[in-house]
Amino acid sequence: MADKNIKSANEAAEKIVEWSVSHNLETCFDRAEKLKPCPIGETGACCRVCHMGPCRLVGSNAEEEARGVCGAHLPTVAARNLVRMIAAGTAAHSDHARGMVQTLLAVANGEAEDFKITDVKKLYRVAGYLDIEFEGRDIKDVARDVATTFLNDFGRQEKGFINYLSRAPKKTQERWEKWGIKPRSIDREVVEAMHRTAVGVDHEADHLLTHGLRTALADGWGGCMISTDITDILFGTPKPIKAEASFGIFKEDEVNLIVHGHEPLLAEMLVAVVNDDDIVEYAKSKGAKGVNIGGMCCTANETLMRHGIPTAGGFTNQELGIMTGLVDAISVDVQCIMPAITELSTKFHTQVITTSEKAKIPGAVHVEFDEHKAKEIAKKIIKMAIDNFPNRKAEGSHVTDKYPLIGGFSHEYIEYMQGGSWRGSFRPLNDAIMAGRVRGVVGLAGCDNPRVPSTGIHKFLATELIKNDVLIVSTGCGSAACGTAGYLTPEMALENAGPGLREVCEAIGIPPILHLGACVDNSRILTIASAMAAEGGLSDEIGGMPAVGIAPEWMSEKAIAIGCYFAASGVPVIFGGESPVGSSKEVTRIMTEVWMERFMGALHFEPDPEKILEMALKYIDDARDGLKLKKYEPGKFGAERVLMSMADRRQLDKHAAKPHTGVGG
Ligand code: SF4
Ligand code: MSK
Repeated sequence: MADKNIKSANEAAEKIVEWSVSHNLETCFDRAEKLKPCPIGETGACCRVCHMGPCRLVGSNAEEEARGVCGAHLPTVAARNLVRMIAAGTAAHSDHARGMVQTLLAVANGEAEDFKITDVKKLYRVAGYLDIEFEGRDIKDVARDVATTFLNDFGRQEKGFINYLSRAPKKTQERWEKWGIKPRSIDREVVEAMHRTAVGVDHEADHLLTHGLRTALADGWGGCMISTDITDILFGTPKPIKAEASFGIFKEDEVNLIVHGHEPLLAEMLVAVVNDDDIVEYAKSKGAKGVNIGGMCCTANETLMRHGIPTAGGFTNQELGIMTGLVDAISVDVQCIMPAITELSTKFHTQVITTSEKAKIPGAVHVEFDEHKAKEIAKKIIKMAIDNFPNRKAEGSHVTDKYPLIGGFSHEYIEYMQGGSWRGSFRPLNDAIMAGRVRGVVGLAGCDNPRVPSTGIHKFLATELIKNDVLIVSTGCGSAACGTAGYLTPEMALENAGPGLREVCEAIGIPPILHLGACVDNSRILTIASAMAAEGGLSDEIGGMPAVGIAPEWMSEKAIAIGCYFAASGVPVIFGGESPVGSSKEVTRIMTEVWMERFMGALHFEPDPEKILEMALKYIDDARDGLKLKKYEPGKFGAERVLMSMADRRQLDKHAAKPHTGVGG
């Protein structure tokens, strides 16, 4: 594990942190040290939902004896706090998704002329999921029907449930039905979560948490999945693509513009116009060779997955990026943007530009994005960055480290990799798991966090898991942590993966850590798990698979929503750090034992990285036992079908009669 005395486990980041200390510049790492978490709030024992409080439910026997002024006891307070986190996380992902749906509708209605439907095959696949006729119809009509169907998933008032629940395995759906957690519509579950947790409404911990899971499912199988699919329709379904990561992506002789946040709409347009003649000429007129776009956090993941735009890293790298002195402008949209960047940018020349109607930061210039004038606004922002290039000063921590990476692993491509256009399936992966070549699968996701040696737990777990023949699918800042450490290349498999995983990776031609995209693309993991269940040979539902979710450095409420939708879908999930409900034994018991019994998933919090690893491997091995699979032994495999190599696949593709649309898959 990383040395506890360092701030970041990423060498390049740590160099900049050291530079910041020597130059008296403050970062989140300094503030995290100065500002220790309040132990009462940290463990969920503080209630502030009414003004008779805030009430702190503490004491040696708080679970039984402590009461708020209204008489609320600790499990109620802790459960309410968790449900409010789920609601906030769901709202964030889903509001992002709503923007994507509205843009698709605007494109279908001819009102957003700068955007188009890039992936018609994906549009048809989605139409198939929604039972919308597409054969022989105008593409825009199909897109309009898709968009209006999804809009109903946000605000449905009449009977019915979120459409995409039907993509889950039957048995998983039956569990949701049995326990009453099928979400009706996204906005409704979020509103009801806020209602139930208001003063004097729902007071039973289990009842509260059950609605928390319903809200979380509205996030996973609603907001996140809708966002992923519409982004693919508008901008293309990702396929493997080369990119680079870390601070060395900034160029001395070009204008550097960072795109930061989560929503891909503006970022896509910036990428589309950045090499237009007028932009290049304008950059040259200011003494730069051109304009270099780099990413940060999940806007980075979106543009990396589809265009190979390099990433400067995840959440804790945002202030450090500015400190390179090479960033001429940083265009931010929503979520995970530290307000500290505007104050810091005054010490450099960086221009911070806010672009969402929902988000302003004191000290930033606001240029509001509007999808109806996307190109015009994108050019305006790029020109602001160019205008700032001559103001670049000499000072800055000019770290040049960077690593190659491969991203772009959509679930469609993972399926394609295992058999080509004609025979794409999850059979080879299921077979490899059954034979013990691949011990199991871990989703390594979530934020990086300045309260631990940042990115260090991601790196530790990534290294140990692949050594133990566990295939990793990663998203969000988990991917950024791996990418900036040089862990996202196929060569990595040869050097560090266990013998079984290595063989599988070599045969299929994949890295042992698959970068699946942004935070909303955790929905791709739900789709993969459903496809593996449908393929047969493992579990016939998501629960019971040798699969675990881990968010070792989480900080955002969005991560809690994600953890809960995985738990409700049947995946045991382990989060790092202190439990935000650790004060209540009852709430902890419900999230682990009761959820495991009902849904075959759970949400644990475990601060010790070694124990996270141990728990994850135990869950995987127990699931293997439960499925009566061959006991995992490193280097000893059971019989399985021969994996299809890249060469075999190309051969097959040549003979493929027609493209695979995967509709209804
Ligand atoms: Fe205190 Fe009850 Fe008000 Fe919460 S709802 S702040 S426990 S009085
Ligand atoms: S950006 S939610 S810090 S993963 Fe999606 Fe990263 Fe966490 Fe934000």
